[in-house]
Amino acid sequence: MADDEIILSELDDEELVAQMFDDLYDGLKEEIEEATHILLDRGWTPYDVLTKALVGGMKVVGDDFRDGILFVPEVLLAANAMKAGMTILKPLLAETGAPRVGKMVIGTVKGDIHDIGKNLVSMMMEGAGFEVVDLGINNAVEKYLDALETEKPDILGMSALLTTTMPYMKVVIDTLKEKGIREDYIVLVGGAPLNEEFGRAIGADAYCRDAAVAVETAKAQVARRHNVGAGAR
Ligand code: B1M
Repeated sequence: MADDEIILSELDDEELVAQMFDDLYDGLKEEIEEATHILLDRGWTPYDVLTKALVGGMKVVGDDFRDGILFVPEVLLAANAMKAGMTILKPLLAETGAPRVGKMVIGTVKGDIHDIGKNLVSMMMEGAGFEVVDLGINNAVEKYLDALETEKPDILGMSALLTTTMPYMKVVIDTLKEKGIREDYIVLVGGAPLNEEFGRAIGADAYCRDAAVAVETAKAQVARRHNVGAGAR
């Protein structure tokens, strides 16, 4: 063993999270897996590991990608390392025993292959008691329509990370309107380049800044629908 090799389990929490930021940056999947297990063994909640260590580390990657310091291959490695950590956390986040509150179909829109944020939203929604049908990436309007018909969800979720793909959300919503089924679903949208104004402008029910907001918004919107439904009876 080299003298300078870092033993993750010997680092305190703060050092370990800092090391995870570095390891994520360097796309070191196995180190991220090991550190995720260590934090869980130390009593960290899955949610804290996710938000403080993994999402926090990805923010650094995102900033350096934006600034031209990192390029696509490096970012792909970082994304894979992040996904490895998320795979460990997923069953734990889904295991809260929360009662089933509703169903959501979610997918990243056509032309867009970013899926980390969408996966995170799916995980948190499952943890909050929603059944989630994940359509993956690069979804054309037909894919969404088919899934809505077969799955009959309460919520349609769409994710877009590119300014060039976010307008496609409006294509989907306009198609729902044309078919007279827009009001059958709660439409929630999210992704880094969006904002509330955009959400309103394209006719979504709400823009969700992050996964936690997505869960809260989904719960509130589903509860409101049920109340309105009960009132109408
Ligand atoms: Co891309 N990429 N990327 N990328 N990438 C961005 C988005 C970018 C902002 C980087 C930059 O320049 N600063 C930039 C977009 C610029 C723009 O549009 N103005 C960009 C670019 C340009 C590109 C390419 C075009 C690069 C190229 O090829 N030259 C290319 C496009 C490919 C395509 O889609 N057609 C590309 C490729 C890639 C990789 C493949 C390398 C990789 C994706 C890997 C993967 O996802 N499997 C990648 C990554 C990782 C990023 C950054 C660095 C990180 C995105 C991420 O995962 N964030 C990103 C920089 C950034 O966003 N700052 C960038 C972490 C994640 C947890 O956050 O996705 O925002 P986020 O999700 C949040 C919220 O937004 C919200 O909740 C989530 C959790 O809190 N949310 C929702 C998201 N979706 C939701 C849906 C909901 C609700 C909430 O529904 C209900």
